[in-house]
Amino acid sequence: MRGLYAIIDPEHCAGRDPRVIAAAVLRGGCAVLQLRAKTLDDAAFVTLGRELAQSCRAHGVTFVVNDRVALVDAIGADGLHLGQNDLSLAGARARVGSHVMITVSTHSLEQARAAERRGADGIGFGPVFATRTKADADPVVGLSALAEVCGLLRIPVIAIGGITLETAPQVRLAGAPFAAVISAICAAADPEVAARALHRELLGPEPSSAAPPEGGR
Ligand code: TZP
Ligand code: MG
Repeated sequence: MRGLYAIIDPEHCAGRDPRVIAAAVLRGGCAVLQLRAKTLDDAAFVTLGRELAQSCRAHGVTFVVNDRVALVDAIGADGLHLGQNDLSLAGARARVGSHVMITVSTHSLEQARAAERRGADGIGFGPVFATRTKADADPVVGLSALAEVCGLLRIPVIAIGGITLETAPQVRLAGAPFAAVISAICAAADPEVAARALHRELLGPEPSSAAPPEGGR
């Protein structure tokens, strides 16, 4: 699996309903959809999470919950994403069981290696570029660090931070199977068009049908 990892954050949807944005993104195309909502209370998070989980299931898209370990079961999420300051991986694994994919945010090669060693199913790595979406974002890691991490880890790397349609090709060429975006879809004038373009770009070029046949000259 590879492509667009769309993060739906109600705080960055330009006042629009996050359900409407998520539906548009699912029509456009993505591999994974995450709900990140720092300020929603648990009850509202569960209600929204269940709706998004159901929509994702209908589209064959993996649904991930950010931070809220205790709500994963109630929502029926496929995955949980943890920050460096959230519950430990072992603690989260004990809560959600082995069927839930757990990914961890990392901001250096050391953190990335540690997450893999501790049994993460994947890592977020960034910010790859400067971003204004996360107020307390770590320093920019850059494309060469991204390429290094992608080359060294065996688990999937989700590049994050300031990724747009313009920078997505560089992220793909650095070897990242996934690119996570918030503003490039949530704040887009047309999130469906934005998701379609980003997902296509991240999937990479179609194999050429003009290739010569086997044994041909
Ligand atoms: N973690 C590192 S950068 C970031 C997060 C959650 C924000 C990404 O948002 P955007 O708008 O895609 O730069
Ligand atoms: Mg977190």
